Amino acid sequence: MIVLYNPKATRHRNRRFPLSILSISAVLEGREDYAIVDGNLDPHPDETLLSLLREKPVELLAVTVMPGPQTRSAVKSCRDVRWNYPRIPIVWGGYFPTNYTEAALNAPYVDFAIRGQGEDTFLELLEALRARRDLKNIHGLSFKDEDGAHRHNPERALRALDEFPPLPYHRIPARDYLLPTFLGRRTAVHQASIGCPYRCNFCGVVTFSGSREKMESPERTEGSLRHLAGNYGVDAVQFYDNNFFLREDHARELADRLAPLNLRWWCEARADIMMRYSDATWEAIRRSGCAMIFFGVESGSNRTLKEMHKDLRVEDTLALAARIRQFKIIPEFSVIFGNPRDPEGDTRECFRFVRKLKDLNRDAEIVVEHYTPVPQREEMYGGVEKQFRFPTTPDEWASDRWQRFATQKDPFTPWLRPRTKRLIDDFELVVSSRWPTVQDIRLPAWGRRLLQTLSAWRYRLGIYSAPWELKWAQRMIELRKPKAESL
Ligand code: B12
Ligand code: SF4
Repeated sequence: MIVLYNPKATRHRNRRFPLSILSISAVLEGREDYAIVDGNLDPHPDETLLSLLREKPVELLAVTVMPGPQTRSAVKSCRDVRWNYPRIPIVWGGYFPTNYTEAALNAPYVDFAIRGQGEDTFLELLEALRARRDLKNIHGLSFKDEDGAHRHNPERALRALDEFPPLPYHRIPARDYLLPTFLGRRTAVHQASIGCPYRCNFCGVVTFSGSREKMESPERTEGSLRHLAGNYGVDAVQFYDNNFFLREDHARELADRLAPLNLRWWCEARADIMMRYSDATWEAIRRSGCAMIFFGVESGSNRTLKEMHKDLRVEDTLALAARIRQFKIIPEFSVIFGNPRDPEGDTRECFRFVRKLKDLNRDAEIVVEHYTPVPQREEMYGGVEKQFRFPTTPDEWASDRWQRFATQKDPFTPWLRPRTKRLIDDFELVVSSRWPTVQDIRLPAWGRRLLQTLSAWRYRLGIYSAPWELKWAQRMIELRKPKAESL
């Protein structure tokens, strides 16, 4: 038997379909004996894993690992498994082993690291373990040879998603993952493409896919969602694609196909691409149920955008903020604070930019990011290579200090002074109180009003420092929020 494991990455109430593991199950379905363990759903995943390994002969433990809390869960489980069952090979796949391959292989409990798109590499690894193939000939695989030296085989080219079988939702308790969100009562997640063709030098996706990308056909996306709506009553979807809209003809066809399904949905896109779409295409997207689009707009300075290799102009973002209003789609704008070359100046610039966006579109939601570098194939944004070093083992990544870094909330980067970091956090609190997000469906109406009233003078006067009253109000509201299960 093969065990596919999704270590806990998020709170139980935020669980979603474990898509990474489901994609690997899709190519095993009907040909291999396998089981899925999901730490986001199972309250005791380590015990479940150990009892599976005790009861059945397990050929391989396959783990998906994303930087952040998931790495911490993976470290703990894999350590336990290696200790109790030292002969069972362990393979890691996903963003962590792809972007931090050396660190992954430095762990005594990781034997193989699968980089990038994983389906074919995984099947070939199984053949190798069954002595029918040489490990050296598997593209996308890194491993330790007999002397313990790390071997990195050439990268694997991306394969079109339509060539893989559909996801076997029947192998998980699918209904348990469909939760209420601001989009609907039963929200599913879906990813209709892999990678991204852009080259932003702060982004882990470039490292992962080398500025390449493959999209699913609109027909296949429609088929998957029709299945979810018809069999599980799904009425809302979050698309996890890094760039849901790349080509207008594709977007138009997809929108027309989604419209009859009556779903409300969210996705990520680029402002420049969508500014080139005609009103008719925008209208079709709105009709198909699109409620919110996330745009990584990153900065209000064209110089910084250029330095980020973002290939985007501030003018496009501002024009989009105004234009999207007529289609009644909420934009979610993510801004990266703290350019290492001038963190203080950049922070002030970002404040002005956010205010401009809110002036153009009061419904716009703002996501504040602190610049947190990811290893790049070429130079990193801000030229920060020499200013710090990344951890060299998953155990180090699992430490509190690096967990704070990986989750991007408190990166402790040498160029961001604690005072500036505090000011950015205070600004975020003032903006998110002045306009509480519509995505928080647990926020009661009185709480919303309280936050808006308390923060109004601060936002108007541009006084962000030390918003103790807002921190107090948020804590008090949090204590009185309804439980997620009762929604
Ligand atoms: C869903 C998601 C989450 C969910 C995870 C839900 C879950 N897994 O249960 C949540 C919301 C919790 C999350 C959180 C975070 N995430 Co996240 N997340 C994503 C997202 C949007 C989709 C991932 C996904 O499921 N894709 C669908 C599957 C099919 O694709 P896939 O994972 O790439 O899988 C393929 C391959 O990677 C490989 N593979 C993957 N796993 C395995 C396992 C095996 C055994 C094998 C063989 C192959 C394999 O094969 C698969 C099929 O080809 C990606 C962006 C993206 N579009 O990829 C970001 C992304 C992975 N997240 C990212 C980050 C940074 C985070 C956070 C740290 C952010 C934060 N500020 O807090 C947190 C912390 C993570 C944590 N809690 O541990 C970054 C990682 C970048 C990097 N540094 O490497 C990404 C790329 C977003 C981005 N653009 O920067 N995330
Ligand atoms: S930031 Fe967005 S557009 Fe840029 S490479 Fe990453 S996913 Fe692509």
